[in-house]
Amino acid sequence: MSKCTILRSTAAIALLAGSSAFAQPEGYMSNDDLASRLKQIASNEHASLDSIGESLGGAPLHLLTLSSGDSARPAIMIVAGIDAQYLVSTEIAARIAEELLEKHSDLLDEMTVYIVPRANPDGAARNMGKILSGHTGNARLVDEDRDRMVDEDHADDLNGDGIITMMRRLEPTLDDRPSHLVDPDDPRLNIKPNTDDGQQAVFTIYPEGLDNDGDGLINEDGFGAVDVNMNFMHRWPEHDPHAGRYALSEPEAYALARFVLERDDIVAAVTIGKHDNMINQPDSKKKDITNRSPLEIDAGDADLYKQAGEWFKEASSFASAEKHDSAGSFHAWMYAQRGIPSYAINAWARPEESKGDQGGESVEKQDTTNDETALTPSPVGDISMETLDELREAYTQMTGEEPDESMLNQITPAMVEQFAAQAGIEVRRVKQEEDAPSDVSKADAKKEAKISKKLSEDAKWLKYFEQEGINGFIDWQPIDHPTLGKVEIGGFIPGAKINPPASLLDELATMHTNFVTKVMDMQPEVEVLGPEVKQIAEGLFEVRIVIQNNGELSTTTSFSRTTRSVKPVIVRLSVPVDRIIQGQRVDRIWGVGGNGGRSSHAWVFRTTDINNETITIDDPRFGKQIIKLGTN
Ligand SMILES: [Ca+2]
Ligand SMILES: [Ca+2]
Ligand SMILES: [Ca+2]
Ligand SMILES: [Ca+2]
Repeated sequence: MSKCTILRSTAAIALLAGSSAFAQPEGYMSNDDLASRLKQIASNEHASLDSIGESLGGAPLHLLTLSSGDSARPAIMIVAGIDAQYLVSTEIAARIAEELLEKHSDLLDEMTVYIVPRANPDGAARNMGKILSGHTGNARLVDEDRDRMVDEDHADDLNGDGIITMMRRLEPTLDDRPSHLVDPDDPRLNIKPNTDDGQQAVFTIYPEGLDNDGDGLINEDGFGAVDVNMNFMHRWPEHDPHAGRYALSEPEAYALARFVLERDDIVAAVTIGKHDNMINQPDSKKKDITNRSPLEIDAGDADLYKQAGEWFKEASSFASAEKHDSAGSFHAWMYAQRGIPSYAINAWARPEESKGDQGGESVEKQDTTNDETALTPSPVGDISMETLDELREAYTQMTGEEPDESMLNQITPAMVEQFAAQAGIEVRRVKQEEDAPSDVSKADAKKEAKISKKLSEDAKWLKYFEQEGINGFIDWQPIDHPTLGKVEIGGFIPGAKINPPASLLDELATMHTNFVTKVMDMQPEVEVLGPEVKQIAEGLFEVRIVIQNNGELSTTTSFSRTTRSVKPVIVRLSVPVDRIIQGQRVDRIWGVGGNGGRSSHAWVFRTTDINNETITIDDPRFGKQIIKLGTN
């Protein structure tokens, strides 16, 4: 009961400190907003708007094409909004289009840019609806628990805040073994017990909801849906109910795959979403189950990804990225089955704290004020009675009732700090009696400082939200649950760690545009040297050409050269086969290495008129080029 009281007071104090109710991702584009913005973008002479298909729910899958000219040229493809929760990726993709048109239109002479800004519009709509549940898929109904009933037990917004968060079951029954306890450093966080520290689990955790179908399980089959980004062929996770019934079963995934398969001009892809292979480099050693395809990338492409990773780090200044399995993802398929360099990036990363600004212990030192001798000790560590009185007052003002005295027996200094921070009260501490500290206690103190410095990821998020004034967490609030008894509802707001405040979007988009332009800038440059035509005898000629790549990167991935998954460049001599003495009438080039890499082609043939003969170079990316061998 007393713990409950403390937590109730946490909630009360949080309210007192002005923590507002949840607002939908403010400043983010709904599907309608996106449609009008894209229309606006497409009013530019170098942009056009189409769709590659429809979502399961019938929403258009927009395609923005940026290009200044009609001649064949290679293309880069940017895909965003495939991961339903990553609304930020769509915001970035639309802005990249705008920035490319405004500031980098010269690059559009060299390359086409295909942008699919929201590959999963139904999922996005669900994450911008009335109830925020952290939806991760499309609009497909999925029977998660495979009992042949679909969506029979979904999450319920029990406290009516419009958000599905978590529940702590405070008094679990004997058959429900406690798994977590309140983090002593921050009562908002749940931790698993560290038995070395003598910690013991107190409560169990559930997603917010009821046992709608009375089978004893809570939320076992909600609106789960298929994750479009798990529905592609490379390492398709067939046993995951969210991967779809078969690869490309979802119209969104099918439309993307068809778009890519119908085109030979795509030479690089950037997918913005939950996956990353730029900050955390992909594995270049392991093979998949066939032992032929690499699990992630081929060893021969490790340098390519390393190089791109450096561009990305430089452009984004991100220090870390999310780690998710890429099984069945669009970006993994693009590389492993299409042979295209496929870069996956996160749109946003929480800024890392600078060294020396980690943990709370530096704050503690600052807060040791000079007049500590005037402060009265309290039962709560070195917290002064004065501070506790202020907190009590704040609580009374808020609730109109006196706080329960038993709270003082349960509360820890860390909790006080937390409450005080929320209520805007300065923590004043009583100076501890200064015995000459022994070496042992000094070492202990050092050790403790080290531990307190190591904030958990969740603690870092809370700190960041507080610093930036972001409403990313619902404070725990007690409620009587019909089957679980006493519970508290609260936790991180779905998507809060994914989608930054809209005020950051422009700046992030500029960073990502810098990465995209770098990728475009560094595309291979292919040049045809020659032809050298030598007449050996009357009607007998020797001809030579060289195709040279002056760019830094190879024209194709090493993996695609092995698997021949990208269409080759075809070199064709006009002379009939029976007159060719040396050389192939048709040559195929599967790739030309970077930094002056060459593909040489030579023939000896007979012809009655060299002026009639040609060499045709048919490049699926750069188009067709016909070289006349005669002089007139
Ligand atoms: Ca079911
Ligand atoms: Ca379901
Ligand atoms: Ca709720
Ligand atoms: Ca149930």
